[in-house]
Amino acid sequence: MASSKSSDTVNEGASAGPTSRWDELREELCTHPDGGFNIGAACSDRHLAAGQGERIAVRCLGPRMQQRDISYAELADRSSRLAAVLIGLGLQPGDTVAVLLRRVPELFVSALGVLKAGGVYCPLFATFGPGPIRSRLGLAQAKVLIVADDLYARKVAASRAALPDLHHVLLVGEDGVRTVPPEDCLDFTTLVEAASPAAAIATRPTDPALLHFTSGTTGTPKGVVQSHRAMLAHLITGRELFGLEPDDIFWCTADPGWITNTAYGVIAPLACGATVLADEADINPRRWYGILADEKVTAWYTTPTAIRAMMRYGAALARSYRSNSLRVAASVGEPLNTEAVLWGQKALGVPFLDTWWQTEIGSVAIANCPSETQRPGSMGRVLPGIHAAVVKREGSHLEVIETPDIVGELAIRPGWPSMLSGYVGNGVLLGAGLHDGWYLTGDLVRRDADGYYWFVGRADDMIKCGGLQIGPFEVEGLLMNHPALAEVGVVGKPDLLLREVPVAFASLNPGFQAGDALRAEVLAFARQELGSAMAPRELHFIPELPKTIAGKIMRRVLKAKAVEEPEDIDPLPLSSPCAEV
Ligand code: 6R9
Repeated sequence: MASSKSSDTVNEGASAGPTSRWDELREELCTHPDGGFNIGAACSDRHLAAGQGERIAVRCLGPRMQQRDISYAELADRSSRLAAVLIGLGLQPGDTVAVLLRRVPELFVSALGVLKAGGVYCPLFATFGPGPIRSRLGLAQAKVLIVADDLYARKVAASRAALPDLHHVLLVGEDGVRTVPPEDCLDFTTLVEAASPAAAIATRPTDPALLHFTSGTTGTPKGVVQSHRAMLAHLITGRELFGLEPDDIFWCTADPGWITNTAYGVIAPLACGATVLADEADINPRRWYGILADEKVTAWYTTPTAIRAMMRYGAALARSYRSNSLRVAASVGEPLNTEAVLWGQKALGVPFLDTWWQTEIGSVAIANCPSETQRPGSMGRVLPGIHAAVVKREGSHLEVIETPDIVGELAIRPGWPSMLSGYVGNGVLLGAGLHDGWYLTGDLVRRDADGYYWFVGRADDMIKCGGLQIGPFEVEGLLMNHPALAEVGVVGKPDLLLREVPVAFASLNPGFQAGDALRAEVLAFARQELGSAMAPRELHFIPELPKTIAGKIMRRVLKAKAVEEPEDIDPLPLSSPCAEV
């Protein structure tokens, strides 16, 4: 991938962060005397020089709680050996290496090793099928793939002929065993053990480093590229939001294919020298409470879906596991309703912070910071160094809205170190698509008089009902106050008269029975709370809302359901977690 044209300065662009602070951080993270700036080296080798080699860098818990630890010294050594392997295989700086692994130590070795070799780290979701994996490998023009042996056999082997750029495949036996690779693959562990460690390439801050495909909930996936300087934003948000220090144990529950894992499951905690905890299991309240307590997790980053799943199991379970170690918990990916914030705070006994950002922004940009007064239900305020605005598109130009509480689109100025360098297309970086110098997020928000941002909806999810623009999140947030509802998704259903009307889909809390009586009660509650114009006209009970792997409600699936015949979808039996508590 061609490097972005920009200069070597870390804080280039319109937004003026406190330059001296960035310069100090840049110096702290620099591992090369000649100014080379490499995420892989800064997250591992740098800590050896500081005498931290024996400290646990990563603890991975397997499905049956088997534990695999890797120290900073081992992480530095193995990632440098992998860098040597990749360079030996002909990897050129800027080439993409795709990684398709679950949460195992090799995932961390791969991320840092690829970056040390000057490559671009491109993690993929292991739960994707062969089609999405093939299309992303093709779009990224990946030269090398590091993949779990079973995933390769099931999801990649049949696509090899359609991927002419993919020169090498390195197979990982994820339970730590060596694999016997087929003829057109290599064994990761054998190669890494045989190699001598290579020094990290002296990449520049603006050299491409990370490539993530956005979740694709609204269309074709877009490949978003960040450069090595992104780690400045990861380090600063790791320290200032999560308070990360070397004796912290940080657990980020994000899937390895989601940028949230790269930023906060890998780079931020390792740049801060903390211990990363990674758990193989998907959302599992009882197991997760156990991990928070037994592993003495100090800071926890999760999603609204996870916290709402835990709410379904009740506060008593949470209290029975209450951990004294936890200092802070936070959530990202979706709107976090007020009820979930308050429940999280009470159940976990620590501040529970909402944070907002996007793949394109690369790290937390808006948050309810621990040092400020929280406003539950809001996303919080912009972090220092971020230049944000609420804007309205007026033809080809943008109008910045200064008046508080007016809904508009959230826009961010480039210049924040982890902002995208661009989108990837045919192996080269395309522009980041700015409008009047702003990056438009596609999220509708309002900012109150004190600077707190409130999420209204995705611009393309707004429900246009008569003369009204209805934000789905406002309706969902209010419906969630009804004790029967565990999760709610609201979408627009085409209507001849009004253009669209709001329709709700909901899953139920334990102890509630789907049926006409409950439906009538909830709809009446909605009309009373929201007024008849905004209240959903229909309510469908479903066991689980359709979600992306990152836990976002798939509104286009709900929209498709909304136009199906109601008998096809309603009512359905309740899902099993409801039986617990
Ligand atoms: C990190 C990540 C970005 C989109 C974003 C917005 C939604 C994320 C949110 C939130 C409301 C929050 N989103 N955090 N909505 N409140 N705290 O999620 O990146 O996968 O690219 O998604 O997710 O709609 O625009 P990504």
